[in-house]
Amino acid sequence: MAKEREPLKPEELVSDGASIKMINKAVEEGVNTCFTRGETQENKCKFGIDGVCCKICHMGPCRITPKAPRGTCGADADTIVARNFLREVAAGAAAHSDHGRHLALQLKHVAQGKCADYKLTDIKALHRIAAKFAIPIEDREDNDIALELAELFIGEFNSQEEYLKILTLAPEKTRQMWEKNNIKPKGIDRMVVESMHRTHMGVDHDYRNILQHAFRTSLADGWGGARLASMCGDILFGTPAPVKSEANLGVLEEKNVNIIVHGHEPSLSEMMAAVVNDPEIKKYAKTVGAEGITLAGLCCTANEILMRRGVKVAGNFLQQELAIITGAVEMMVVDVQCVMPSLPEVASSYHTEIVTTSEIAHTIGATHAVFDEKNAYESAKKLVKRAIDNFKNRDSAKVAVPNESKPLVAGFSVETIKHMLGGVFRASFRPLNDAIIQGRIRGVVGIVGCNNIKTKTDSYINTLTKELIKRNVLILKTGCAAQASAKAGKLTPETALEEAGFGLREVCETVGMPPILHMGSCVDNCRILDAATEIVHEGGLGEILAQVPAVGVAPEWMSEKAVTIGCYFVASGVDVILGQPFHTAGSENVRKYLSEEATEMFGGGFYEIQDPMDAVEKIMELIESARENLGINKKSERKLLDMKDRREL
Ligand code: MSK
Repeated sequence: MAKEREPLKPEELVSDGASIKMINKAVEEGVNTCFTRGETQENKCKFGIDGVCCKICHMGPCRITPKAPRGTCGADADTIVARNFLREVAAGAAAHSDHGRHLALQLKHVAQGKCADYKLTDIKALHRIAAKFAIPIEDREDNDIALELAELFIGEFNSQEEYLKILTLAPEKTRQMWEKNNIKPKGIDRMVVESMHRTHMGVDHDYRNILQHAFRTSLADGWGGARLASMCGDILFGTPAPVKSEANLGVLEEKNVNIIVHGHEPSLSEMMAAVVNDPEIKKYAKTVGAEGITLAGLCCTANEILMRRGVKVAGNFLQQELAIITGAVEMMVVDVQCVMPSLPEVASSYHTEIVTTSEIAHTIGATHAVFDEKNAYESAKKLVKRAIDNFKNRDSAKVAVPNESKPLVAGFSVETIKHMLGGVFRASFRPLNDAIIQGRIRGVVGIVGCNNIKTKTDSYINTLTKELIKRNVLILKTGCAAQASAKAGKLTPETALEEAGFGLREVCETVGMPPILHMGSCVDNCRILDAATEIVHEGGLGEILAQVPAVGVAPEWMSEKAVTIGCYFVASGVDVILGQPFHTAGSENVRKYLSEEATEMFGGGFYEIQDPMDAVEKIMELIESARENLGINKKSERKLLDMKDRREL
C-alpha cells in the first residue's frame, strides 16, 4: 500500500509569518481551512485537469481516452477542451461585466439623484471620460453629462448589432488587427449568451471557431465591462492617487472592533469607510469597551478602498479564513466573487458574523442583509452598529492577532503615472518611453491575479517581482498579486529601489516613482492595457500594443476571471505567462491555438511556466525580442544622468 504523504508544514504552504501563525492556530483549535481541505483534495481528476470531461449533455458525462477518442455524440477532445475553455472565459467575463453593469447603473442613479448618499466625486474624471466618447461637456450640468455617459455604458451591454463603442480607446492598429481576425465584440451580454449557446450540445464543434469566440468574449470584458467598471468607479469614488497604508493581518487591532469588507464591488465598502469615521459611531464603539473601530479589506474590495481611501489591507485571497482565526474580527461583510463558502463554518468557532449583502450571493450559515444603495449610509451604519454589538461576544482566550504588517504606497492610476512622469502641467508618458528606448528600463510587466493553494502563497509572485526589477523591468500590479508585494514590504519606494537594477532605479529616483506600481483591483487590469495604449500613443515604441516590450503574468491564478483576463491580454497582443496551466492538456490542437496560432494572429500568446526563474528567463527573452524588433537595442554608450538630463527627464 502506498505510504501517505506527510501534510505540508505551514512554512511550506505560505510565505508570510502572519499566515504561518494563523495556520498553526487553526490546527491547534481544530478549525479546517483551505490549507487542510487542499490536502484532502490532493488526488485531482486527470480528465478534469486535461479538460476532456464533457458533461454538457445528459448522455454523458463522457471522458476522452486513447481507447475512447470520442464522446457519445461524437465530440472529440479538441471540441470538448475548447468548449470547456470558452465556458470559463464566459464566466470570467460575466463576473467582471456584471460588476461593471452595477457601477454603470449606479452612475445613472446618482446622475438622476436617486442615490442621495453617493455623488459624482471626480468631475475631472467625468469630463475626461465623456470627452473620450465625444460627449459634449461645455455648458452642461455634470449630472446630464453623467447620465449620457451612463446610458452609453449601459448600451454597451445591450448592443445587438453594433460593435462596442469602448473599443475606440484601443490603438487604431490594434483595432484593425481585431477586425482582420474577426474578434471585435458586439454587446457584452450578447457575447456571454452566445458563448453559452455555442457550447450547448450540438452547436459549435470547430475548436478554432470556439476559441475565436473565447477571445472575442474576453475583449468584451477587458475593453468593455471591466474597463467601464474602472471608469465608473473613478467618477463615483475618485481617480486613485498615491496613498499610504499597511498590509497583512497585523492591521487588525485587538482593542478595536474589527470589521472586514471582502469581495469586489466598491459601493458598499466606500460607504462602510465613511460610516466608521462617523463621530456618533466612534462614540458608540467606546460604549462597548472598544478603543475604536478598524475597517480593513480583503481581496479586491481591499484594493478598491485602499486605492482611493488608504484603507488598510488585511490580506489576499488565501488569508480570508485566517483573518477570522485571529479571533478578533467582529464582522466580515462580503459581496461578490472570491468569497469562500467555508467562511460561516470557520466563523462558527469564533464570534465573527459573516454578512452577505448581494442578492446574487448568499451563503448558508451567513446573515443575509441586502445592501440598499438608495439608503446606503443608513444601510452601512446598521451593519457597523451590529458589528460593534458583537464585540462583547469575543472570547479573549481565542484572540491572537499576529503583529505583522508592512507599510505600502498604492494608488497608481494611469493619470497619476502620467503626472509623476511629466509633472502636473506636462503630464505625459514621454519620459517612460524615452527610458525604455534608451534601455534604462528594458520593458514593462503586468503581474496580476490570485493566490492558489497549488503554489506556496505569494512565493512565485514575489520571486518573479524581485528578479524582474533587478533586471530593470518596471512592474505594474493588480489584485492579490499586488497585495503579495505589499505584505512583503515591497510597495514602498525605498525598499523596492534597493533591489531595482541601476537603470530602473535611476529613472524611478529621478521622477519620484516606485518600481512596483499598485494599479488596483481585478477590473483594473484594464488600466495596465490603458498604460500600454498611452505608451503606443506617445510614440517611439511601435504603433500597435503587440510591439511594446510588455508581458503579462498570472503567477498564482485560480479564478475563471483570470482565464478571461489572460485572453484579453493575448487578444490585445500581449504575451501572457501562466504560473498554473489551463485545463487544456487533453488537446494538442487547442494548446497550439492558444500559444502559436494566437501569436501569429494577435502578436501575443500563452506560455505555461511553473517555475518563477524559468518565467524570468522567458519574460526577458520576450522583452528583448520586442526591443530588437523595434530596433532600440542598438548598443549605445552608457551615460550617467547629469543634472541637465535629470531636469529634462
Ligand atoms: S480578488 S480574482 S483572488 S486576484 Fe480580485 Fe484576488 Fe484573484 Fe479574486
